Amino acid sequence: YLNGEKKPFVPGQADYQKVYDEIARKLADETDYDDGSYGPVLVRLAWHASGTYDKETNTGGSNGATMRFAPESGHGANAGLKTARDFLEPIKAQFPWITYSDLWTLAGSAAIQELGGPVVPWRPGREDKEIVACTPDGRLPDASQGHRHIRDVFGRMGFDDREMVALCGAHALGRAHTDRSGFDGPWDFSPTVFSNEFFRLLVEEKWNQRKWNGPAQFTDKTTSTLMMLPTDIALIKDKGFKSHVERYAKDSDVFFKEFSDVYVKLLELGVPFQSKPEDRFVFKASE
Ligand code: CCH
Repeated sequence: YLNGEKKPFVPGQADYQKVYDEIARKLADETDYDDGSYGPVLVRLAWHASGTYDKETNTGGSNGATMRFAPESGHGANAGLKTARDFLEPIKAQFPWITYSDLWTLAGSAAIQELGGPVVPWRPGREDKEIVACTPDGRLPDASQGHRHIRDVFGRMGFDDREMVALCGAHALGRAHTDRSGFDGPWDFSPTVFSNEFFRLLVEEKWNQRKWNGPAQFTDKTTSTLMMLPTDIALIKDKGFKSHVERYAKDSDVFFKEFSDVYVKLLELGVPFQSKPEDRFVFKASE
């Protein structure tokens, strides 16, 4: 109920577009962070909120926003995501009718669009759950592992090889932080622009083991400024994955289309929608 009205307030597309616009405005205003944008860490928040999904037990996933609570907020994989949750807190205060679980996923959709990525259709319907719904630690992928682990973890969510590779293309965005994951550096030279650069560099660059005291990661031969995680390198070591890496490296349009489809699917895992897929909203990006 809003403003003392008798009828419950049922937000529609225009209301969610207002939330989108505020996120876009805040992204444009607050450039004094990392490489100049909170966009990448918002994408990561939406992914970690959703990627806990287990199709066998139908637990986890974006429906619930249980990362608000310990122990889930303290899981190693979620280190640094408080930054993203705090970024969205004023938006939640401004639009108290939106659930955290809808807000975090909407922000993930908005960030992809605002960083120059494909349109990411989105629909509301998630409800916040209590602390008991927190998922156990270990549902999100461990970057020090290889192809078998990637298939185990993403298979548990219900994805196939092609979808796993497409999703990992989000590493065109952002960077690793030594005080979060222990890894260090960006994957490409434009970490605030959504692109297929992650795949192009994986294929075209020579990747050597980085010599340092941190966890095993790879660095590019040409500039020694970029990085790949062991799980990223697994995408070109495994035949089933590599064919998709090559497709996406060659054709950015194909990557944008397939990424959008699978990211929409990720953000909706385990959500008992009343609405139909064709009712998804397409948000207008900022100018
Ligand atoms: Fe990721 N990711 N990710 N990732 N990720 C990290 C950062 C980002 C793995 C590990 C890491 C996806 C898949 C995987 C983003 C989006 C996605 C970091 C550094 C690690 C480690 C964290 C830090 O130190 O701040 C592993 C392992 C996998 C799969 O095997 C998928 C899927 C997505 C989204 C669809 C984004 C974006 C970042 C950058 C975050 C930032 O703060 O800049």
